[in-house]
Amino acid sequence: MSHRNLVVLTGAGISAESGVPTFRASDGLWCGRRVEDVATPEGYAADPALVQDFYNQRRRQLAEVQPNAAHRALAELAARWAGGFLLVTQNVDDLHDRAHEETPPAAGFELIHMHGELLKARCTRSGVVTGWAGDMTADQPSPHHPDGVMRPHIVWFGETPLQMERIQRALAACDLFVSIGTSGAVYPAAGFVQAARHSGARTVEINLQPTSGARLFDEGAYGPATEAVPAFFDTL
Ligand code: BJW
Repeated sequence: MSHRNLVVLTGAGISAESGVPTFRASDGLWCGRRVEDVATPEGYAADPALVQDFYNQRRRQLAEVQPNAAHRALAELAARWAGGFLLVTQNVDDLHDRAHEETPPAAGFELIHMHGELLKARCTRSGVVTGWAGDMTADQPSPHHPDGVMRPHIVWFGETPLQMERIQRALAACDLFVSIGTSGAVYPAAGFVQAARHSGARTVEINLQPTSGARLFDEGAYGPATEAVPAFFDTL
């Protein structure tokens, strides 16, 4: 089967074997935390120090992890894919970015971090986004506006994910949609499979185990991402 326009959606499961915790596992990031406290604008307004500390810890942890065989298999596919290839990640880590720096993609490739990036910060008044590698304080002064503070460049619950129009255009034009390492618990990403089906695309789920939305996919490939992802891309 030959495909021209590919959309791949990734979630926390693709980075799990690099040592980045997922969210909803029993030992995951939400364990022992209330989601509303650390991943909503209301939680940030109530206790900015708690929220900044949560993201400071995760930003520091990024220095200790590396892309794994699944990130690299995606980068190798992007280097040889002749058509359109949109990689949409819900992950805020930079492991895809690093894999694509090692293996530069072909011209039709694009990467979107729809839930933001740990290594960027945003001014609350001007909206200016800048690279940010270190810790942030509760009232981190903004260099971009005298009354602004810098917050993590992260999409919290109730906020609009990034580049949705671009993503919807790609889903409307794709003929292969692959969802990797995501529970499908969070919208709008959880609805991408239906949009892709509506376009007539072949839809594939790759995960440790079938998710609650597995029946929405034409096919499933189950196992650790570092094995299942390279094996599936070898078939393309
Ligand atoms: C492996 C593996 C291995 C493990 N190999 N696999 C009621 C109904 C419907 C929707 C709503 C509703 N009420 C509110 C909403 C909307 C809301 C929502 O979806 N809420 C749900 C709780 C229902 N969504 C929003 O608010 C979003 N905004 C929005 O909708 O705006 C409106 C709008 C839409 C469209 C256009 C315009 C406007 C914003 C959502 C923001 C999500 N933010 C978070 C946290 C911030 C980032 C961060 O701190 O890192 O993003 S939540 C968290 O969940 C994070 C993740 O990106 C996201 C998804 O999680 P993911 O990646 O799926 O991780 P897990 O842990 O759930 O799953 C891991 C998977 O990996 C599992 O399946 C494992 O099996 C697998 N796995 N190891 C392969 N080795």
